[in-house]
Amino acid sequence: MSGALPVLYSFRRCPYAMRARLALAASGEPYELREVVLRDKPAELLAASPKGTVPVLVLPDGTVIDQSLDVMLWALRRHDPQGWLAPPHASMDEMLALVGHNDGEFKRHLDRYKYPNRYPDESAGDVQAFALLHRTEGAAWLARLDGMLGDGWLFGARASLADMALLPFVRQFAHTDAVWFAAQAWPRLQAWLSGFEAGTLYAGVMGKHAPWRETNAQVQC
Ligand SMILES: N[C@@H](CCC(=O)N[C@@H](CS)C(=O)NCC(=O)O)C(=O)O
Repeated sequence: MSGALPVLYSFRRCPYAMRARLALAASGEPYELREVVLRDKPAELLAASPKGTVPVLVLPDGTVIDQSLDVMLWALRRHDPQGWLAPPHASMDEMLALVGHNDGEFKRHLDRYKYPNRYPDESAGDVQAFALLHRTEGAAWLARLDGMLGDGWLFGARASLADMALLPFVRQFAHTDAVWFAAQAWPRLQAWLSGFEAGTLYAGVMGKHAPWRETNAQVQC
């Protein structure tokens, strides 16, 4: 029975995997979840996608979808009961542009803010200043998002693909220094994030599962 399900290789805290699980959950598409240890990836994952990042979705016919945004689009194009692909005030191109900025420039600043020690060639010895510089750069983007959230969500009064693609990354940024984040004048952004984190959709995709290879237990979502 479960052999007929799409298989998602995932890592619980990875924001890319999170956005894939969010879209799969919203679509109602059943799938088998395989929690991965990034330092010890299962051979099955690497055989499906040698680049070795998560998420990777393997369909029953062998098709491999190995970009998180493509997993979201695959799921939502099959079933999109909440209308994430058609929000009130945005075209698909506008949503994809926002996701592109998030995955490019914002992710670059997020990584350097969160893990400043990983960039000795860039930080010129002052890791603290380097982290704060990238926090400032990321904050400019978050202020822009705050300005877009007047109706509660990025493109109107309900969630869209763009909201769910961005929220896991904004969450990481926020939790890097939660006290600092809470002190910023971004009331809409803070409410957007805390509403998301308090919601059932988020809770539903953040369950803890033992690594797949250790247990071989089948986790059906
Ligand atoms: N562009 C990819 C990026 C996915 C990605 O970088 N995932 C990270 C985890 S958050 C990963 O698997 N890194 C490989 C590793 O850490 O070994 C996507 O959108 O799916």
